[in-house]
Amino acid sequence: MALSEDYQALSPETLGARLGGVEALASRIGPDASAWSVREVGDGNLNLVFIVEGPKGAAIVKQALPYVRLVGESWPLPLTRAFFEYHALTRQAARDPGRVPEIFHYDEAQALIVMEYLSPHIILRQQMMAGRRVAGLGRTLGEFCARTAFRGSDLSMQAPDKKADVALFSGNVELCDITENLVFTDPYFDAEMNRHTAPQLDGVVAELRRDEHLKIAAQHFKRAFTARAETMCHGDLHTGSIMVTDDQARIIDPEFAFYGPMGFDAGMLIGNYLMACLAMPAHVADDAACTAYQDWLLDVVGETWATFAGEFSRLWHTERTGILYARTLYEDQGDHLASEAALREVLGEIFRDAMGFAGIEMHRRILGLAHIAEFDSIEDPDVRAPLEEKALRLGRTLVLSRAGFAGIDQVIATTRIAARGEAQ
Ligand code: SR1
Ligand code: MG
Repeated sequence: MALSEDYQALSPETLGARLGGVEALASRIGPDASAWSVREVGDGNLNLVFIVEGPKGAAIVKQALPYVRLVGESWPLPLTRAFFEYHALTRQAARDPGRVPEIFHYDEAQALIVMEYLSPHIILRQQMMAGRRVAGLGRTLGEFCARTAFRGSDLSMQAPDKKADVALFSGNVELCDITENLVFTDPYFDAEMNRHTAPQLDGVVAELRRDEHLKIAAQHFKRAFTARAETMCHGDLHTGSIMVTDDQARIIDPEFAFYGPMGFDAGMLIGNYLMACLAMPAHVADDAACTAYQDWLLDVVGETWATFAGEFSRLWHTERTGILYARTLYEDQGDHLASEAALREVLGEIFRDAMGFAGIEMHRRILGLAHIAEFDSIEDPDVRAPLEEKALRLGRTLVLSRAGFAGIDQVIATTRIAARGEAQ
């Protein structure tokens, strides 16, 4: 998309004058824009994010930049990602009410969304690095992943609506291109933008890049990403896309939304939980406290998947109104056992996919362009590298042994062994 002639990036200095007339904002912050205080707080890879506060309240203004913030103007990126984020948020709000920020205003030409300021929430990744728990985290995220996966799919939607939505989100080309390259391809060869802890990891990196089974599996999952438009995925559900208090979690930032495999979001998320778990010795000094926190993280992994499976099953029994696995073939024939068998088969496939996506996410966060703070903040490379190596090896096991795991408990047990430094 060509840059709209009207588009101008906001700054803390210009925001009040530019948006003072937006009723949806003024009614929440206060009518006198000169009394607003504006801070730019974006710490993600792509956008501007402002907290706007005034006498009546606060709001977030998120604006896309015409380039990748992490890299700079040499990497242009379309403003349309704000359009896809806006549409994804509206669908997620309908599919799992209360879990995404409320939208107050959307301006397509300025590529900006005015939305609810989540306070006192902080980014889940920061919460985890501080060794703090979030009550009910696995339940909230498991429900979110199951509800958005099920209700955005042909298991639930009417076919014309689903096809129209697939067509709409198929325009999110450049953001999908980022995932296609940075997640599924670049980590598996010495791509230009890659970086890893060197020389400490050079050996294991070479080993992974020589592994033909791993490369075939990564392309298997890239094919699933590009070809299997099963449901609207968040598209970037890592622990930086979740804001939390000690007992609440909300999901933000779905600008990478696309129609893809039902296990994609749960898999990315689980990959991020597992990396947090393996990185934890660098963040929690006391051994016993560290082990206890790792156990909590692994409980979250288990709770996320168990909730996903439970909620997906509940929706299967109560909301199967789409064209797939129609009740006319099963329950209406009195064939409840076959419906249960079909559900088990679908859930089994989602689980295997999720484990594959988890492993690939773990690889790309250590070998690719976009790393995670859990590892990157470890200053001493001799401390960082062994933890990263555990994640790389666990990621490989998840990808290649996905069909061999009896269930999430075995994944958890395997991670616990890796965290203790025993061979897998
Ligand atoms: C160039 S963008 C790099 C990464 O940042 C986003 O948060 C996505 O995870 C993307 O892969
Ligand atoms: Mg993001």
